[in-house]
Amino acid sequence: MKLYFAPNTCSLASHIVLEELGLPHQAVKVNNQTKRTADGEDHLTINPKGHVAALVRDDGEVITEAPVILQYLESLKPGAGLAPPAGSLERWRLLERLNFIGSELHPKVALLFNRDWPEAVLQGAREKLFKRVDYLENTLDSQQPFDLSGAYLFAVLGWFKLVGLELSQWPRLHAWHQATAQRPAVERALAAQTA
Ligand SMILES: N[C@@H](CCC(=O)N[C@@H](CS)C(=O)NCC(=O)O)C(=O)O
Repeated sequence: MKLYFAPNTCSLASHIVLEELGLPHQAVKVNNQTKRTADGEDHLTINPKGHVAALVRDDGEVITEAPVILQYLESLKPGAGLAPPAGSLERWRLLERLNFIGSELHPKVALLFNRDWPEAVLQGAREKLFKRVDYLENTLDSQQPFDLSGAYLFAVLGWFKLVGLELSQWPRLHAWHQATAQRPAVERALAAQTA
């Protein structure tokens, strides 16, 4: 399998899950500005949507969209603890969390990377984002085992400092993020992405 990734993006979530599950893979770094890999491959030929992450299976099939890649990877090692069994209520809760991160959190934080946008627009975006982050802060279950949604949440919360936000404004999320950063698989994924 090949994971097409770029540092400081949502591709970190897939990278973490590959490491958590111990799945053999090759990580291919994409320059998200030029859409080229280090050896000159055009990422648009892999994922015409132009995004990372993209996962290329050994049979050449390409899987995209963060929540789908995460669930695909988990399906290769079901029962490894990163997702409850399909059909269980807990599984639906996991899908709710993945969808919430993918639709309510990821795009709203990503928007704040547009530092040259008018401050009024950015402020409006921050206000909407903060409501979602407050919800997470108030509902975070620190006893819940690390799962696919944890990998995705970790990646997105990691952008806060890059967009000028201080995660410590949300003490429970901040503590969770710091503790999650200590997971060996997370350390390996981060090291691979910054090598
Ligand atoms: N819906 C896609 C979004 C992926 C996405 O937003 N990727 C960003 C990095 S986090 C990206 O590669 N952006 C590059 C671009 O838009 O040109 C998914 O869930 O995978």
